[in-house]
Amino acid sequence: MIEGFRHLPGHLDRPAQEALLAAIRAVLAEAPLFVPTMPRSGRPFSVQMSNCGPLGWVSDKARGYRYEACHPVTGQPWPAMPEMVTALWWALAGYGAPPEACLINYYAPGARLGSHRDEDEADMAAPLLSISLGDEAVFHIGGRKRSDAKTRLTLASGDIAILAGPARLAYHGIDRIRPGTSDLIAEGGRFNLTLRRVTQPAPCDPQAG
Ligand code: MD6
Ligand code: FE
Repeated sequence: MIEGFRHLPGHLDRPAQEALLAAIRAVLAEAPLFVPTMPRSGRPFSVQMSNCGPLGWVSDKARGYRYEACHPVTGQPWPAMPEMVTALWWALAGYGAPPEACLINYYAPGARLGSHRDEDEADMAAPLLSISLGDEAVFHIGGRKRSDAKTRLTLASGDIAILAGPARLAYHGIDRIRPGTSDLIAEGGRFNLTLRRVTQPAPCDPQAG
């Protein structure tokens, strides 16, 4: 397993999972799930997405992967990141600047996410922190090269995964979800939140303050 990957099984207990799900539903009422498309091919993702925080990750055929301040369908700014989400970042990320984007992925049964590296961020020193809710997912993580050996593990409801250090640029993805393995989400399926720092924090100014 690549150095810098941390899996915290069951980090959120059931009441915390319920509170976080309610916060996500409130975000989605303002910023509904949309279906991103692949750069160039225009093929739709099987995962549906939304975001909260100052920036959101989007993708479409014409302009590819990028961060935007507004929702691609409503044109409105992304809703604020729930307090609970930011608190997890401060408790676990070990990084001195706040997260700027929280990508919300929703997997209905049959959805998957191909092997990828998260590399659209200018700040590669900050870790990526993910939180899973609902049905179990089969997650894989390899190394910096697509051909590197992969490890598979289950991400269950309440689990947190952190990609830091050498693992920050490791290939990873979701092979499939296991429908019916959680009763947290009434309609079934799985939410995954990934918290990201996008821009490089300004260096502190010794003349300031
Ligand atoms: C998912 N996760 O769990 C997909 N990315 O649905 C990711 O792509 C991911 O778990 C960066 C850091 C942690 C992750
Ligand atoms: Fe990722």
